[in-house]
Amino acid sequence: MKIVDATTVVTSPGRNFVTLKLTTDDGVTGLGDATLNGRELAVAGYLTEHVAPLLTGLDPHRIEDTWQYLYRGAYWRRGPVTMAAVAAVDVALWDIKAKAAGLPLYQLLGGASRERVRTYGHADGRDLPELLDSVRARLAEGYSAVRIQSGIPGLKAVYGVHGTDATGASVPHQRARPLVEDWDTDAYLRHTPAVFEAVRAEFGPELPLLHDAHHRLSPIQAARLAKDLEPYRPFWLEDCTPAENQEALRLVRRHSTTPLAVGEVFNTVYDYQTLITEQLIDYVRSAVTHFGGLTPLRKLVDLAAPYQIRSAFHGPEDISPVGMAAAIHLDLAVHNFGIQEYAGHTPLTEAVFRHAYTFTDGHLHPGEAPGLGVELDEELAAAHPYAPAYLPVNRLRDGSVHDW
Ligand code: KDG
Ligand code: MG
Repeated sequence: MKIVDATTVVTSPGRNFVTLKLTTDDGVTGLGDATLNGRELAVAGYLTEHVAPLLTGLDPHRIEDTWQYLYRGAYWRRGPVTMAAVAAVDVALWDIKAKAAGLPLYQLLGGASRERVRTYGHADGRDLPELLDSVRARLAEGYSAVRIQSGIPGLKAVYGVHGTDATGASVPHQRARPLVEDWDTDAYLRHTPAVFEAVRAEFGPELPLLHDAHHRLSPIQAARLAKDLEPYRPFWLEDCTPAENQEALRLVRRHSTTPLAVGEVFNTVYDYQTLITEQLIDYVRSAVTHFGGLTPLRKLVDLAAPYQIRSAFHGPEDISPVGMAAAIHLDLAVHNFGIQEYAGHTPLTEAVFRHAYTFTDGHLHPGEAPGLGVELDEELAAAHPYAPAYLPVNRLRDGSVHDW
């Protein structure tokens, strides 16, 4: 078997997605997600100009060797653009291997370790009543765990949530320049325990509540928040400090037993080395799409297992259904699975990417179709071309840029 074609498809059914499609000489196709929110064309160019020409003629069954060839062979390694491109190739090769075997991909990863994959959904509100309504809506959809993010009195944007402008009004994802949002860490630290208190008062002690601090805190601020949230028993506090400094979490750990989740912007095992070996975190958050694919993410989860650290793969709207499917197959297979983030996609996105995975009672299942179980409707994809889109940027009250 040989790869005869490698095509990159950029489509925007409401938001941009980058997909690699590999075709073999016997007509088997494989898909991989290469979407990097706000930097989509950089990955598409990396794939089209530098990777696709190397793939034709290769044996698609040699997944590990192809991964090493693209990672080590480039000399310039790591980074989100490179690793999203490598991920797309890796996942497309796993898709081909599983289709050739006539098996759903999870069977090649060791088979099912569980019957279904538990998820958490997103509840957001500009104020507490809106947030409580949003939690009710997620519960009505079947979710049994919810991430809660709330607007902060005195600040206009609901932080860390795409799609509101400085007046709090809804805006389309696509925009030619980043929105500028406002931020005040002290106001956030004062308000967030009250958010947990209100949600606990309304929904009781059992509902797992998650919260994302989106890299906005210093180590001592993060330690304060982790400690203040302890009485409300959060399922986790996510990305409490900027990701670059792994040692920062030692300080947070010293002060609190709130579980910590980290890693959606990480792209290699080296980003996690200190965090895992010193047991500074409880969940690894990387996405297949941004971590170089299933091959390295499986190795990461295996490294985490003896430290009792669990998986919790990134699953916002900007991971395409191809990337989601890859995560769900791995979720079903690995023993130290924790939880899967699942924001879902719009009906138009689901029409472009028809998938075999299902969402029922707050749980996902990858389905039994051979391979990943995702088909790309290329005609519909072509009818929705790329449109520039950026994540927002954040500025403090004095006008200086802060982490978003
Ligand atoms: O592209 C950035 C988003 O994926 C990110 O803001 C979502 O933090 C996020 C999460 O936990 O889903
Ligand atoms: Mg996050």
